[in-house]
Amino acid sequence: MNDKRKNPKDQQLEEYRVDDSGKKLTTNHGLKVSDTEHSLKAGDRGPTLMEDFHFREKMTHFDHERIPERIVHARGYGAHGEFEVYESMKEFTKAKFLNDPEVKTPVFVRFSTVAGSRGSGDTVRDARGFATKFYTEEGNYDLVGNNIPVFFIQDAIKFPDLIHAVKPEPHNEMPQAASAHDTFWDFVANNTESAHMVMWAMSDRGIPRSYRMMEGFGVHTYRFVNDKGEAHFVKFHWKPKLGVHSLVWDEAQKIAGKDPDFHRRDLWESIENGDYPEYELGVQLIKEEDEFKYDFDVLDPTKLWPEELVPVKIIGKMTLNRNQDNVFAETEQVAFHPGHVVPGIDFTNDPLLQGRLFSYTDTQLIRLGGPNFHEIPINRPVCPFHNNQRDGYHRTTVNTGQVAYYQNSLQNNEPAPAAEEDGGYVHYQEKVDGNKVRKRSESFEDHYSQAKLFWNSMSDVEQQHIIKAFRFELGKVKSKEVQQQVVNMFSNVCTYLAGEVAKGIGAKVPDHAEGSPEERSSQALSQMNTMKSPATRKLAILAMDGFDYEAVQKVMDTLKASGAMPEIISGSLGSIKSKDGNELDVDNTFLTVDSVLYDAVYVPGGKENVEGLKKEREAVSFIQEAYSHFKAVAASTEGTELFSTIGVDSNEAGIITTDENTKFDSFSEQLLEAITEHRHWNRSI
Ligand code: HDE
Repeated sequence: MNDKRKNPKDQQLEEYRVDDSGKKLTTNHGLKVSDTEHSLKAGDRGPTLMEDFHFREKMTHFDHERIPERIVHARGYGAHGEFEVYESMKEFTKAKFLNDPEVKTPVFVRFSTVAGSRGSGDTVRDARGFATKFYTEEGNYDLVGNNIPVFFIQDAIKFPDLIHAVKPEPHNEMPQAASAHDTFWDFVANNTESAHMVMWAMSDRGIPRSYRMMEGFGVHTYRFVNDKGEAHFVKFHWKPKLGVHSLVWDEAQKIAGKDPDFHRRDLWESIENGDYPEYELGVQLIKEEDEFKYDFDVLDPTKLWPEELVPVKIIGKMTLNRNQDNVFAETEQVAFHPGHVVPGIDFTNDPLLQGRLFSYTDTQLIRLGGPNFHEIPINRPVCPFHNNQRDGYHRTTVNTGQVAYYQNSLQNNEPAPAAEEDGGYVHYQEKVDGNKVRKRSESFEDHYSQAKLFWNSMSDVEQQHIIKAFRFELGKVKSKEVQQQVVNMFSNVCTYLAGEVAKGIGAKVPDHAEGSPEERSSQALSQMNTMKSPATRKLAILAMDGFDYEAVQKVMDTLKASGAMPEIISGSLGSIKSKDGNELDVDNTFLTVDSVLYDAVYVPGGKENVEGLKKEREAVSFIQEAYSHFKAVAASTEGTELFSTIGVDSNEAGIITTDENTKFDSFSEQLLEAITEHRHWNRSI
């Protein structure tokens, strides 16, 4: 057993793992089976007999092996890891896993899209789920967040309406995993509180490059409570160590066809390769007495806390270091719930959060088939659990003893509730006082200021992407009225944005805007200010027989030393021979992969190589497409000649070329820098 297999959660899972290799086939009841390819028949051409218990068991199990997919976040992918806090957060919370830097808490994370079915593509435009289960010594704590810090609606009772609107339309079940249709935009136009999140969803945040390169947010305001009973409002952030990076829309759509598993493959392969994804945990804290100090309501889930006003304090790190053993057993059966808390973490009256506290257990009862889903291995806490709950479908615990009630004297009142000092969970004693009303607070009424803040914070390129995303989505909407309503609504965010969208979809340019002007911007919201790293970036080296071996080796060495991942792509699998007779193994062919699956392209020299590439139509379009997706594109010596013939302008940003092999060191370094940059937006294409 290696190191990452030694944490308490893993030891617990080990008890449930079964390795079937080298074993004889049996029925579920342990009887050895002599034949599993022929049903029992009355004569070899006769009918199958009822007596065939093996046939019946095999077929019945198969007939029942699907469970309902999640109503939202159906498509997801999980990984195991560990969390450690950097320094004790005792001052703010008594949560033990946040108090001791020595403690490594096992975690299971599930990333997901929201709208699509379980078999839909990974790279669709959508919010991404980022749900983390911390297996702490005080019980499971679930941080069930998204990669967007705000939500579409302010009250949970509207969630069924929102989801009915975004899911495929009921009469024809189209479109799959897409918000680009009438009912979604009709909902938006009639629920203006969605403006802020819609801006995020239309931005590059809606199409992440990788689960390893996106932020996570708890969205709601929670409470930290320390051992003196003092509380702070808290918002949670996950910050990826690789920075926040996105695809371009054309690329995202193509990947959905070329490799619908793009994000799960990326996560799986990184962990298999030992490139463990890392995210730092950050918290924003507001003192209880400062609740009303801001121009937004801290309970409103359509508002973020600008980092310039409330800085993010980085408090720990999560590392995902082990792939799951079985997707159904773990990713599919894991049951998250924002109500799974530990002492020191508490709720607020955010009406979206309050409703979620009901919905998750409710949905799991149907999805996982009864009230014992906490006994499924992936859901079991690593600390013991004891109570008087009994029976129900799929109960596996064998509770011994006569007593299953409280209070009792036959068993001295055990299991007994724990006092607060002994870790008993005591809800924060917030004073609440009010009339029963079906209303929303007036302090939730401002729907546009932060949508404007977001827009103002975008670079020019990011703004253009948002305009194009609106044009695409609304371009797919059939109702002219809905299109116009949406354009009118977003003129309240920015008249330029609304005007550009209107032009693209043939709507009227609105002449007025509501709401107060918002001049502020926030650096933290633009991806242009993110961290950059070449680690795990994939370079496609397009090469045929006769390539320049020395050049390829140099580039591969430089890239590998920085954690980037070069691959040889050629016309067929096997190996290719360089002009001086050296051989290299081919990783993929122009048929099996595509430029959209790589971060950069390099064409080495060698006359015969370049002639060969020219004849491969897919090789040429590989380069052209990488160029049009703003990626680093490089060529050396004879390779550079190819560029001018296929419309790649060597003077553009991120195009790296060299004529001489003697300058190779600096060429490789420049290429590495260009890859690290992620995309070269100021290309005139
Ligand atoms: Fe969820 N959400 N949600 N949600 N949500 C579910 O629970 C719900 C909301 C989020 O990987 C469901 O077990 C309501 C916000 C994630 O297993 C369901 C409301 C945020 C996941 C449910 C919200 C989320 C879910 C479906 C409005 C970001 C996937 C299956 C009040 C903070 C977890 C399930 C996983 C899943 C209800 C809003 C995140 C139906 C009623 C806001 C990441 O219970």
